[in-house]
Amino acid sequence: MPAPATSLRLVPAPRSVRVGDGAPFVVSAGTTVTVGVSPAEVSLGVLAAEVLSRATGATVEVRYRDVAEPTQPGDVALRLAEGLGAEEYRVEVDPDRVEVSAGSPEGLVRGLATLQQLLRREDGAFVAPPVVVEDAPAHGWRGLSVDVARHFFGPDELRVVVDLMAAYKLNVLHLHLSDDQGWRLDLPSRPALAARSGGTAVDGDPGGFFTTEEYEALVAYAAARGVRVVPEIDVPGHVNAALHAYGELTPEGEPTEAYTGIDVGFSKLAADLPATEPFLRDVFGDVAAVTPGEYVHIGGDEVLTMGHEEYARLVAMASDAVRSAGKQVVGWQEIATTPLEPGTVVQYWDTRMDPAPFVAAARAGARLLMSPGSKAYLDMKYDADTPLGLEWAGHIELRDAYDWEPTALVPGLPEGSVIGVEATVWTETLRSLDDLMTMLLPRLAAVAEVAWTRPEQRDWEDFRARVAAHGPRWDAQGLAWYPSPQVDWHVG
Ligand code: TNX
Repeated sequence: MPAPATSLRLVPAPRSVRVGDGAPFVVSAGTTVTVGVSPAEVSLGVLAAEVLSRATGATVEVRYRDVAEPTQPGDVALRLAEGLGAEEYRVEVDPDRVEVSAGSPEGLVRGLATLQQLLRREDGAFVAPPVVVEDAPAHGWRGLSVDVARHFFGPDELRVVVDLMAAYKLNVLHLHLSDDQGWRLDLPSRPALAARSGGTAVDGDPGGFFTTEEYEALVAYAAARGVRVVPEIDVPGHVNAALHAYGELTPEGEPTEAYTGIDVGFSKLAADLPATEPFLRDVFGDVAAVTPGEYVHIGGDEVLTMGHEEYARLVAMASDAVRSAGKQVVGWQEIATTPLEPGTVVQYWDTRMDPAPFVAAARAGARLLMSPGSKAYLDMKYDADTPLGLEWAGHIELRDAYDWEPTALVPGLPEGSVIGVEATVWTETLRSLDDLMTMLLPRLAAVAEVAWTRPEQRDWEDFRARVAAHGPRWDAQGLAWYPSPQVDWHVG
């Protein structure tokens, strides 16, 4: 068990920690981030200086250097090193310098997150204890899905979410960009989507949408923090916002009314309408064009009023549109009931549903992403008294979000088929950043550890002791959070 990590309060728990017995490194006016001159390193250097300055109040400068140049006292050196795997990193803190090394820019960002957590206030200064941390993730896909369709969360709010994700080493921001209640991304080929359906939200609350420029800027902001954005356009159900914008998508040829309730499963595309396939090609083509990452999510969930044959045709149409735009397909669990190309990513969510088709899809070569409703749905209430959130998957206290193993959750999955873990937060009841954060924290830290740390190194008692120190950090950052009674927050 990682006893040294306990005292350092690192979340997620790293693979290996060796605490030294020398003096700590003190962040001071002489502290300088040093980094190489490739574009990725330059951007990382700026990020590192910003992180250290923000954490400590000192003005930390950046110096660009030759790879061969040795480090000097006071340096926080970021190094791209050979021989380390994707996202693997090493942080070495000595009394007079810090070295963060990794095989890729993403690995350096992970190391930086660890360094940020190592910093603490001691006698009026910010210090990091002498330590060597060697670390790498258990899973390559560690995500958070945010529903910006039921209620809109814009660029500024999502930047706060991205910062939080990076702090816990999450690397995929999945954005649920369309649903019955609203359409949140302006697309050049279909301008009425945002123009007519961008302004609505649940309960008649204000809507909103991303312009292409705002969206691309968010994607770049996330990329600089090692987070890639996976956009979701939910089809063939959850499409009232599309039907409200384009009447040609309905059998009557007339647009539907706007919808601001929270029922699911009633709206649908129609496979036989001539407008449907061009719509899917245009929409997924435009979405792929603003997506530097490899994945686009087609939704596919909860189509409760359509025959299976039509459903399968529409899933195939959407998947073809994504693939012909050069991207790989991600879809919710229900798509496992249709023929899939090998390599398709299938996202498990509904713990009430028979998992047999999901297991069969994995055996046929699908890759699996685990978002079990009863563990990872962070819009579920903590307990019966939680004012926000839903309850269909039960209550999820902190320990429920922590105590589970993604590869063992569904029996019969082939070895290696699980590629990762994703938390979700649906926003039927969440209107503000404070609402969102209250549901995410502290549970997002728990799911992040499930995704990052190998099961043999995970331990609830140890996690509870470590996460206690994070409450004051969330307070210092102005983030709302739920003080779960399962943690002694005052001890942290
Ligand atoms: C199920 S998860 C849904 C969403 C709801 C969510 C509420 C999924 C694929 N579909 O449409 O917002 O439950 O928890």
